[in-house]
Amino acid sequence: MVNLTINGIAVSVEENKTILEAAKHLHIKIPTLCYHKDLCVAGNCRVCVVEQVGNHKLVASCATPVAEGMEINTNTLKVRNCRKHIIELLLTEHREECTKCYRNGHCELQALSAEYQITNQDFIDLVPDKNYTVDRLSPAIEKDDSKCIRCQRCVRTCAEIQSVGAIAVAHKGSEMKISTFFDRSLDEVVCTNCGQCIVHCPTGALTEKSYVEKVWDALADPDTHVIVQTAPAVRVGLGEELGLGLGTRVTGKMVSALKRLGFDSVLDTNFTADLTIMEEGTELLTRLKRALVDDDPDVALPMATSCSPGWVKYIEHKYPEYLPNLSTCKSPQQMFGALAKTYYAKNVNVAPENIVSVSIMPCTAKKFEANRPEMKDSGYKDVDYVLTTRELAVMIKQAGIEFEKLNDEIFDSIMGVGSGAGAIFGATGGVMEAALRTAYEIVTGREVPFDNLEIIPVRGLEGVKEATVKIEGTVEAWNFLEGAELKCAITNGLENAHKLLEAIKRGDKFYHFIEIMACPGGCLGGGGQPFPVDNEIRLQRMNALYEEDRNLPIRKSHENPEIVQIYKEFLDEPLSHKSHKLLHTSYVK
Ligand code: HC1
Repeated sequence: MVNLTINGIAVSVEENKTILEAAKHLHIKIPTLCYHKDLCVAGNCRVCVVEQVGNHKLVASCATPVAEGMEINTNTLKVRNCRKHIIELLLTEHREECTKCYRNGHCELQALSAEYQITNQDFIDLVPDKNYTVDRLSPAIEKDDSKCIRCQRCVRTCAEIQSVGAIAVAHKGSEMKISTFFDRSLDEVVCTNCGQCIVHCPTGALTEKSYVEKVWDALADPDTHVIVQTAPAVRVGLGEELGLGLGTRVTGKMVSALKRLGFDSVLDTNFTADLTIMEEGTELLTRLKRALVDDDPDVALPMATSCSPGWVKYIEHKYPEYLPNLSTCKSPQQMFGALAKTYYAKNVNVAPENIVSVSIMPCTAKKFEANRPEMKDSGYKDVDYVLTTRELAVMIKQAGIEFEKLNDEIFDSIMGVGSGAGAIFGATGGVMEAALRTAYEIVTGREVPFDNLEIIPVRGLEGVKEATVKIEGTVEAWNFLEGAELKCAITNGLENAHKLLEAIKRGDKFYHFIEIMACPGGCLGGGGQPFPVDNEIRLQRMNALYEEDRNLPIRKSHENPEIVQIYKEFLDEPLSHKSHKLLHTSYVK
């Protein structure tokens, strides 16, 4: 342990901790901007300076390791003046239009300016003379360089967490900027649209493309029938944005708010998450049969999940040779969209051309996914508009709905019933757990041999998780799987996906089934979820999703009565001709 004093108070911390971390032990808050718990230390903004007693040197607390006998002051006149000047200098290059900014009220620079009472400007304003770029071409993400403070949190996020590198530092000195390959639009480079850069950006330099006004217009149009689906992870994130505690489950209030906003039908993506299990589970078993019984050399294993659009785009860009490994299932969002303008339209007797299909997602890549040319199998654009959790919160606030006072309401039907298995899709490992609950039961006729259906090895925030499920006592149709050991792996965050694919490529690892989610923690940590985010927050949302599962009357996808109904009335069986037409697709490089 290392002993030091901060503001005269003694503290002992482990070696290799920084002054910033040591101060946290004493509940002393030091302001930061370029620092983020998820990322490596950059130490480039210097707003976290503190003063060493004795030599009066200022050091960046986020980048300075503690040392035995160190004496630090975090709140001297010199420190306060220095921080104030740093903030003022950052503001000279930052377009100050706070009241018109998307991040108004959520901007870390704005909060620091308020805290340090920056009321006048002593430095020359550089904004008018700079030639800033504003990129609005992507359907998912907007990048406004005039709001950028060059802290490089986005660059580190894109490289370290996502292994993508779509954004990087270009030029030097005062010309330095956060750019892309040849300064092209995010729409034209290897960006996966995951939005992790947005949730790690301290200002409004990176934001999602908003479709709030389009949805208000649709709701106001008497000739449209506007339906909404809500993703699993939204129900454990929305409350945070509306003043409730971290990880509060707000499913019933969310439904109630959506009804008050005027949606004609409030439905659940968990329903199509269950449908995905039916289709993807059957696809996996079919692939296993081809590999194990037919000795088919062309069958691609491991089969990989395909519901995370950031992951799909990543594999298209970086590992196209593994595209045959992707499940052909569309994501639950897109399955829902294809069914909304076919099955649902027929059931409620509304012309599909009059249906506006909206989805609420924790994810910015879902905006891109809905715009993919593959996603028109209903004969129309399957999902018209995708709003993030944050955008839904904006609409609820604009409508003057006192969210915390709402009573719980239930989803409409049809396509409004989801199982606990569908709910846990929003957490890393959830798709795997849901698939195993159903596939194991189909193959053996018995429940998975885990207490209370909870497959603990696939849960948690570790980057790469593995599980082996031994199949014993099969029903007749699946005799070839008797005694087989199904090897599975789960990753979250694309850097971990990269590690896993490299291990598979080298032949170090073999799996039958892998679940990959683009965002840390899975969708609950998506780029459209409330700010801020770190692992403690992800864990709270994750626990809430598992609680949601435990509290639902149906916890296995194949037992969802609306799933039974749709196969009986419309789809016939998993992987049927109709399923293939509406629910499956393929991606190309
Ligand atoms: Fe997800 Fe999915 S779980 S991808 O993370 O498969 O966004 O929540 O909606 O489509 O169901 C996201 C979440 C979401 C899909 C489902």
